[in-house]
Amino acid sequence: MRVQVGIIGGGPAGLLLSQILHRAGVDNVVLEARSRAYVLSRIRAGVLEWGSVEVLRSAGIGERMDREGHVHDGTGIAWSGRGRFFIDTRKYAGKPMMAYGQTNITEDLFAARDAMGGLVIDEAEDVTPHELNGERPYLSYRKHGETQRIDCDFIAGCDGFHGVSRSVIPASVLHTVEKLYPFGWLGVLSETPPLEEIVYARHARGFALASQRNPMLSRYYIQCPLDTQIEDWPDDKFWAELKARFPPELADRIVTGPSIEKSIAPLRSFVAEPMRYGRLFLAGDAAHIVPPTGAKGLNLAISDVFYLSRALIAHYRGNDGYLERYSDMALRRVWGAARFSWWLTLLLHRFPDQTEFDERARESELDYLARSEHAQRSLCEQYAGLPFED
Ligand code: FAS
Ligand code: PHB
Repeated sequence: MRVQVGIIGGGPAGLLLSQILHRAGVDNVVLEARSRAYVLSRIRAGVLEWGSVEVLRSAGIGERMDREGHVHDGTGIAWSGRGRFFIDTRKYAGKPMMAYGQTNITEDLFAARDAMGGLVIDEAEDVTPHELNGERPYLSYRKHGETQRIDCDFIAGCDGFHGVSRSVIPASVLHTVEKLYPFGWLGVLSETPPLEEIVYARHARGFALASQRNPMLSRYYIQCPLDTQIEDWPDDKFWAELKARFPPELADRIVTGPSIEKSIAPLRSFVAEPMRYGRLFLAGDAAHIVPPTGAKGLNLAISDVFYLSRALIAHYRGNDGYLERYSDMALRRVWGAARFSWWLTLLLHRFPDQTEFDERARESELDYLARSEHAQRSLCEQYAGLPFED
């Protein structure tokens, strides 16, 4: 087989890249290691920047999102002993946010790929990129015991944090920067009506988050120690701890019910540079991970794909400028989101080794945020997502 672009990974980054390239007449194939059912079983992100909404709409997969998604003006921050503070992105950044689950986006992308006859090969084993520094790179993989080869002009590494793409870049070329946090998030999905707005809670017992997927599907998280075991958290214990971290007027409005999904995600900040090696381009979690505090992970995957698809389409129209600039341009946005997510994680979480000074300084910063329109404007423009570079 020969295609112009071979894509490793059928998560949101790989599927969205495939969809945008196909609509622009750039033929491609997606090689996904897992089954479609497995990919769709993952419960992950839930909040989209308006720039991401516009990318999805222009890719032709906005119809269900616009019908079922929840447009909202920002996110609340509740912290013990004080009133609620609102990250009002519509007022201070001129843009709303969209609550629409990553699972739905992936379903919509699979449906769009099927409708266009896009080629997504799932359960592809041992996907391996070859000849990345030559003129004729190719992918090999195994399916049903047969080894296959796909010749391509370019390869997109959209295979997530544990994928193969990053590992084929020589250590002499690849530079990684990582920060691990001493806690994770224990997340629950329940078929219950969510709070009206998405609220982060900062509390002496730890961080908590109340979010949503639709009017009868709620998503909640509590900060938990890294060695937390799911089996130690039956539903009633989770609900009691979640409510204990919200101010009473909000806690009393949380509708509890049986969890239909429960999982623990560790928090890390990770950036791999450069995001290009010869004919290989990294996009999404293959190149970076941010703590979910700022709701940036999925949005960064979408912005990488916006930049990479624009660059590849321009190449086939005779202009290589964007390809040459892809890595630097994507990394400027990645580092902006990584810094913002790190800052908000420090502000809202309790650290095991924090001192009284740390605590008082954070309380003072939250008070400053609540008082200063300038501080709120800065927070909102970052939370809403900065404009894409031309
Ligand atoms: P993905 O990891 O989603 O997709 C990569 C795909 O590549 C997978 O389907 C995988 O099976 C496949 N793959 C891997 N290795 C392969 C190989 N060798 N060959 C072929 N295919 C291969 N972000 C937020 O904004 N908010 C959140 O609340 C949030 N919660 C998260 C919770 C968890 C547990 C995790 C892990 C991430 C969370 N994220 C969140 C971040 C998440 O949404 C990612 O940013 C998003 O999935 C990135 O999409 P992709 O880059 O496509 O990577
Ligand atoms: C979610 O709805 O899963 C969500 C919302 C906001 C975040 C992280 C996750 O910052």
